[in-house]
Amino acid sequence: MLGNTERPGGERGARAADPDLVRVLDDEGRAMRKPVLPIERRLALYEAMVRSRRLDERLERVQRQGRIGFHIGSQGEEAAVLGVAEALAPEDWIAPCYREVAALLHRGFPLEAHLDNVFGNADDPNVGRQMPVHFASRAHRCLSVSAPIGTQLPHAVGLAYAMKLRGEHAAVAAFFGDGATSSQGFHDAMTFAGVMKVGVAFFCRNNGWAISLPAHEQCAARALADKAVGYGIPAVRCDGNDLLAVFEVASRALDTARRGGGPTFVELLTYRAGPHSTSDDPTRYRDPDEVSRWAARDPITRLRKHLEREDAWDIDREAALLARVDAELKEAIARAEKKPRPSVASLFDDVYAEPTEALLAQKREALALDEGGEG
Ligand SMILES: Cc1ncc(C[n+]2csc(CCOP(=O)(O)OP(=O)(O)O)c2C)c(N)n1
Ligand SMILES: [Mg+2]
Repeated sequence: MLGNTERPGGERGARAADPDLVRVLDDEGRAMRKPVLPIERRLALYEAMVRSRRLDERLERVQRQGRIGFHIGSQGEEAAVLGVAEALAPEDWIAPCYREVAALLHRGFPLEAHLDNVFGNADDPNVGRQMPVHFASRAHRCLSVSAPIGTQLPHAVGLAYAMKLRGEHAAVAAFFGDGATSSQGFHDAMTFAGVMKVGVAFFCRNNGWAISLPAHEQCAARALADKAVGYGIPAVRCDGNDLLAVFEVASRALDTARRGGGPTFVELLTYRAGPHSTSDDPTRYRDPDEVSRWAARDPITRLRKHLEREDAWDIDREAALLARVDAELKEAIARAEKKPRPSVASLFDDVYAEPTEALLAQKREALALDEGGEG
């Protein structure tokens, strides 16, 4: 049974008895109706979810060993991220929060480029100027991670509005957490999107926590989806640990956005299984029973059980997948770690189109210190 203190975050919302909740798989991985996603894609997505989990686990250890400064993962939220990623069309954009790197990798962003950012090396696409796991790729139509909470949401609606003005038929998938629904950016973006009917699908990963603040202490609404009503935006609540349900709900929301039907708010009920980031210790504020209840609803285990029921997966395939993924990650991490750091001179690039005298003087000073071994 669930404690009555667990309102209205992920805990209450993801109960099977909740009539509002879109689900395809039950907790044991039984399909309650025929899934839309074909079996080969279910298998590919299962592999992507496992890869994402193993990457997070490995990078958390690498951070603890002092080899990187910071890591932020998406353990427990893989279905919420990858179910949406699978529903995206190539021309759609992603306006990410910070837990959606698996969506970018799913689009073909190289793992190596991601790890170059994580290590902040000379090949880092962000030239060492962002924190680790602050990814971006114009080529893959993914905006830069915008660390101040909720600030990606006005960017997302601005982008969608620009596409509307240009007559382009693509959607923007905006990701954010439960905590972000209390931000100014959320209010601005939802107001604008509702009035201007722009093609954004708002994917709220309600993982129950905003660092140490539980969702029910942040918001007194029955469900975060109820917030959308006030903005005139249709809302759907979906079991965010059910990959097949997330895919179906996301496909509809993105399709509506692409066809000029305006925004949808999707509340994905899930759980942040790990720490907020490597700078956090959730054992100081979280009930271990809550963590174990959610472990029993893990999105990866659920999909694996489903695939086993379909005779599409077994213990040998699992072992082969883990061996393949672990070898890939180990090798890619070793490569990124060996690369040189960005040069000191690169610190002064991209500050002004024409560098000022003062900046050039600082650059000379920094280079002299660097040569002297003090840089
Ligand atoms: C404006 C602002 N305030 C505070 C922070 C510090 N901060 C980083 S993440 C976070 C919690 C966000 O929670 P939520 O939106 O639920 O996303 P989650 O981390 O759970 O995915 C906070 C308060 C910040 N980055 N920006
Ligand atoms: Mg949260």
